[in-house]
Amino acid sequence: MHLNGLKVLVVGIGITGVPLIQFLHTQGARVFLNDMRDASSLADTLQPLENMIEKVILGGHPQDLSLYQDPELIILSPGVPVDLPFLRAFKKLNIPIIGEIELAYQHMRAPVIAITGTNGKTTTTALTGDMFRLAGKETEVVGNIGIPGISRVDTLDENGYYVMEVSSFQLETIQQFKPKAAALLNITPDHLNRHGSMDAYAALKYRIFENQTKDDVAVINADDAASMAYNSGLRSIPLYFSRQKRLSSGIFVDKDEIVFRWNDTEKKIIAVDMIQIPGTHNLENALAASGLALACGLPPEAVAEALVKFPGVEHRIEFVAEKNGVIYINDSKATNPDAAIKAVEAVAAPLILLAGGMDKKSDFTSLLNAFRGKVKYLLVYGETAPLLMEASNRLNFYEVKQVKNLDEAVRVAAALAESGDSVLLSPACASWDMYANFEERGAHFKALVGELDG
Ligand code: UMA
Repeated sequence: MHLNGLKVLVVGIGITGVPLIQFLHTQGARVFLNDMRDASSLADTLQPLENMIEKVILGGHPQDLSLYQDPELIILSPGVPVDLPFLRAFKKLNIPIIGEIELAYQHMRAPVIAITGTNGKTTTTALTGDMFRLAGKETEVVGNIGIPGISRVDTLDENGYYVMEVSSFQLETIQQFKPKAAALLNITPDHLNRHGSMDAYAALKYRIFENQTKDDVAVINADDAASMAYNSGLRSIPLYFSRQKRLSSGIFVDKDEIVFRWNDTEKKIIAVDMIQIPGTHNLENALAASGLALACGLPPEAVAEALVKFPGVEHRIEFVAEKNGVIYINDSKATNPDAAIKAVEAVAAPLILLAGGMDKKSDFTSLLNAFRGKVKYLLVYGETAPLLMEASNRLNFYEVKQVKNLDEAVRVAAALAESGDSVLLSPACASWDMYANFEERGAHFKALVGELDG
């Protein structure tokens, strides 16, 4: 995309907006910025970018289009929904609206390996990145994992690989984005407050395959009905993965080993018990990462080595400490009910679970039902606390208590816990009612645990 002299409106200046503006500036674009935050909260962010931006419109998304200086292209940060009224008005005027990953993709020289799904994206992305690195490939791990692709467009040539975590938010604004290999891990309810319905959310996830052609690969979870429901005419080569059944073609678990069966050749990759990351959900992540890597022709030895060495990602079922015989686990990254179910299943019982946060209109019924035989105490806080309390009061196989915040939750959990228990922070909700992001929430939890005696 030719940007020199183009009037570009950037909407949202967070982790994505900053490198995006820097990139646009280096390309000679005329940059305008709009953000709902006000000038005082953005002062530190904006100061180093001052000479790169012609005009800032802060404190909201005004409907008066003349304020935006006739943009010729609009680029959104992932957190900005495409259906904001002023964006709808620009769309009617046929002003192109894309997201940062689309722009990054158009400027990347190396192929993109993309990973989406409701849960497991970050783990699978990091693990896939390790496989490519161990195979000796120049690799950049980017995307929703926290490193915008636009900040790395110049670092790889045609021989490298971008391994990119992609969210439904980011898929909302793609146009030509065409990953060489893409994985869809699973689809369970999340972000319904933004996307409106499960169907709309699933349709966005499927967009990861939308521009693929016959030489590309689509790695799909054969055990997940919602992923398998994709029926809009996949043009790429499907590579299914399953932890539950043998497949005639694909990657699957057979007799406790990961097996890759492709083009009628079968190869054992590794015994399941050699994989370091725990839980059946992580076995699915391991299968997806291996599928992506093997489909791109990486040697099975590099794939196996990564599976043995990979320790997991921070804030995802992360061991924090053992105090007085009680194990503390940080799973702050569980920002939806399904992610929390996976953690409850993976962590040793009896559990004291800390949950709650921003209300994304999730349904907590299956989460609470998954507690049977595992959770003995639930401590709830944040915007969703009343919802979790109310739903819990209809069940009687665990106790529940509402607390003010995470500080109190950790204190109460430590007082309740007996040797042999696990205290698990797995909020099942976004952090945004109390924290800037899940990383800040996880870091706070770890600091609170660090302060406990023992
Ligand atoms: N903003 C507006 N109007 C809006 C919404 C946001 O002006 O309607 C402004 C905010 O005031 C803020 C800026 O946009 O100044 C923030 O932009 P952003 O929300 O797009 O966040 P970034 O800091 O750019 O981080 C984004 C992703 N955040 C979201 O999708 C919400 C990060 O994913 C990602 O790591 C980063 O880009 C780099 O690619 C986080 C996330 O929570 C981890 N993702 C969701 C998830 O995983 O479930 C999708």
